[in-house]
Amino acid sequence: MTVTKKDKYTADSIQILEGTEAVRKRPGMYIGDVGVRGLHHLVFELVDNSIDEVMAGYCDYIYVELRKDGGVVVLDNGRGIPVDIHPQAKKPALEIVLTTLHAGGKFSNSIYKISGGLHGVGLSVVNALSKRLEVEVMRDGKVYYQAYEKGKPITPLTEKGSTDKTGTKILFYPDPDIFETTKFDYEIIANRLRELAFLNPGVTIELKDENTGKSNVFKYEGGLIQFMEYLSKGKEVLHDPFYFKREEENLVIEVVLQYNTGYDELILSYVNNIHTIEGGTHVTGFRSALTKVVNSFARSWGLWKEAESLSGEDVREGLTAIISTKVPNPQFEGQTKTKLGNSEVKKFVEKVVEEELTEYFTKNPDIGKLIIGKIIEAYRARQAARKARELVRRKSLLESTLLPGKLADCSEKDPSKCELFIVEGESAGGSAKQARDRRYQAILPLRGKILNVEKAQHLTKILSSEEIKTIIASLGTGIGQDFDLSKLRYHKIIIMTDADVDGAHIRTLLLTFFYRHFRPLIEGGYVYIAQPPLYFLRKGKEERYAYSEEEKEEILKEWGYPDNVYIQRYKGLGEMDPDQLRETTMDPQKRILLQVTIEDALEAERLFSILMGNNVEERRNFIEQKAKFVRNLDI
Ligand code: 0RA
Repeated sequence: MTVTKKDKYTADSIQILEGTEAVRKRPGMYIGDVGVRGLHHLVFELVDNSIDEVMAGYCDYIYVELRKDGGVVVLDNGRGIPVDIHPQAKKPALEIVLTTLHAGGKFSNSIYKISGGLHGVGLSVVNALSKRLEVEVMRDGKVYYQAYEKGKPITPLTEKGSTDKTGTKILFYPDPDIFETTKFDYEIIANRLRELAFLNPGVTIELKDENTGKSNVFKYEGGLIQFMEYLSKGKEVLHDPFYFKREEENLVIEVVLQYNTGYDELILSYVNNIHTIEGGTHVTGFRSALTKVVNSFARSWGLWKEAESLSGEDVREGLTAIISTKVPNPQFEGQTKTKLGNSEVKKFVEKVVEEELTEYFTKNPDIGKLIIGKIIEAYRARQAARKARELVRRKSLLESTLLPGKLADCSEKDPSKCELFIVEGESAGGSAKQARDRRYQAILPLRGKILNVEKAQHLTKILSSEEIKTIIASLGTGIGQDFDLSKLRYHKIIIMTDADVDGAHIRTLLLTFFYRHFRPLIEGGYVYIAQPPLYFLRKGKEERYAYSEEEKEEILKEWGYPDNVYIQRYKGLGEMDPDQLRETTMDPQKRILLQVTIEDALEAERLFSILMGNNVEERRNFIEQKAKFVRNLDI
């Protein structure tokens, strides 16, 4: 698709200009941010539109391509965006959809069309934030084409051939004037497409990266049941997944659940294919029905006789569940607009889950008893942990003002200015102490490998590890039910490990520990990973550091591959002298920190299970890769 700019086509509607300008002026209002997340939102917006066609029953194939020239293609075999002239606007419907804010919904006949939040903002937003966008529609035996720049048409809608196919193809180039980065991350896109393929069984979603040759085809006839199998990989499960789907008065609910021998709760919830990270009424309805049915069967089977009921927390220990609902006019609330607010959904989900689960337990008493037995164990363990915690709390009242001896604290007391470096090994710890700015940088050296938290999750055991106790005391927040974020002593907690396999392992253990027991620290963006350089290069008087193999190659190329070059590969932090460590890794003016975020709680959870679970092969594969949930932050 190429077109020359000679026949420049100017839009004459003020409304169109306003729409485009508003989006370009305040992109954050429409796509959340202009960083990595916002950039990927553009692709997801296009794919969501194609998924609407899938849900309406007219489309079963979506193709996404990351092109070498930085463009992204999203193609589907749906009906094609209508091209007929809109009587009032006197313009093709296609052009209105691509240039008018919130025009998308009016042209869609999907009752589950998303509105509100960051979803369903429409093609016009993607268009406005693209330096160039080309659309091809196949409809009524013809191929139509139009090109845009920064949201404005630069060609009229033209017929450019005939076809027996139908569908929509959009190629866009994100505008570098808007986005901090225009480089797409294959894994981020693959994760969302995989999720969409699980949620819409039968659709084929293909992803190809022309830059790396990577590709995936996602197609899951088994839908949510296959999604569950994917999540349960590496976990020891108690039974086959329990699945049901119901539809009443335009509300659709689909649930799959499975218990495993672990201690974690993972409930993934969706509304009209949107991942509701903050849950909402569908999740509340599910939880309350589950707790009710479990308690009722526990008593009627004579397994539970105490006055106190089994709590929701106990009931969900070791539970993985996926709840997918379809809701007309969903209301999204909460900080990230991913919490469902519709109250009718709670009643509906609660009723249906209660009925279905009752039938399941009645027909499968052996499984029911196995599950309830595990829940009762969870109850007992929680009681024991409570007692242990009270003991620790009483003890720590005496110790609470005493910081661990290994901690080299900083002098500044304002947590927002303070940084804690958790450093692998005593020798690196020593260098870090010399390299730091002692006013606001504290150093905590760790010896050996810390506890593998996945395998010993109950608080009682975790609290008995010396290394863990040291970390908890340094953070100042307390743990478990005592956790208090406002007591956090450092607003940057920086994990600094060697750039080798052992370092990767320790980093993973620490991240797992934070993920499991200090999740608010990750969610709040307090946890970072330091990036020490991999190489030191010198040519004559010029000295450079390289943080990756590619960067080393780039520097050598820049220098024209000279003979008189000195290259040192750093195997550990200990090989750098304090000045080098400060300059490359610790000085806020020069260092690179990666902020640890849970962009995708789903993927993070699964990765942690793979990492720490029983599957040695997958764990090794992962450790050799870079942590995917880590995103670039301040340079
Ligand atoms: C409005 C109406 C119709 C289809 C679409 C929109 C549509 C939009 C997109 C966006 C990406 N792919 C799409 N495919 C279809 C249906 C019009 C009709 O009745 O044929």
